[in-house]
Amino acid sequence: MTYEFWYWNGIPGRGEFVRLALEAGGIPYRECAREQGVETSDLVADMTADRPHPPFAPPYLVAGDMTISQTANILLFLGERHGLAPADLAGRLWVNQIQLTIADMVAEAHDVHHPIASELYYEEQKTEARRRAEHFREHRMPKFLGYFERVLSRPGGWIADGGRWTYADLSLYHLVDGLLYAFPKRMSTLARDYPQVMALHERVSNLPELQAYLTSGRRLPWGDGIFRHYQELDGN
Ligand SMILES: N[C@@H](CCC(=O)N[C@@H](CS)C(=O)NCC(=O)O)C(=O)O
Repeated sequence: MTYEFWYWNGIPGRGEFVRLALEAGGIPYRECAREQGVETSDLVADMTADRPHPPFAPPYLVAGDMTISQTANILLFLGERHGLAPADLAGRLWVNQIQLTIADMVAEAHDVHHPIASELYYEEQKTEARRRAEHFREHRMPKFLGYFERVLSRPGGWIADGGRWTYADLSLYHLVDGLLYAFPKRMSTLARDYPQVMALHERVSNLPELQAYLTSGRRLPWGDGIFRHYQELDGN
């Protein structure tokens, strides 16, 4: 089956967590919103179409009769169906737990530059963003990264037992990549304390399964999405 994958065109966004799993798993999919002639309004029309389980927001995946949204939920599905996560219940829940923790940090990274409202421009909430950024850099980044470091410090160096990557390892790579882009100064300080996290970032970036994708034009550069670089929000 070729899945239909929907996400806003032009930014990696949350869609990238799903794309990395599809690409590394060699799973056929259509990037619907990027296809020629497809506009934002087409995405909205598809998203709001009458279906039994409608999505609230992209990313979402259409798999035959099923429409699956929520990034972690899509990955839970792909992980189970395509062997991108352990097969046993405890292992599946563990990988989902890490994915949900990644999602928490992603939401907080977004709220650094949009602490008041997503509907407002960054320029309309710069003062609050500065305060939010200080807390994120000082407290939240070490707390989340420290947790991931502890997880990866167990034998094997991957999130789950089994000696290989899962979809959550790919997502953690993407999260770290976003943090390196948005907070280069802070990450250069913190990287020393989280060698396992940085090693995972390096290892995933070198996975043979991902090379064709990472070097293709389909892997979009960072920009004005969830992870944004504003000099005034970064610091050592
Ligand atoms: N918890 C959802 C969040 C989905 C989400 O916030 N999608 C964004 C794009 S990354 C969106 O278009 N949101 C529209 C909205 O929240 O109104 C997930 O992890 O997939």
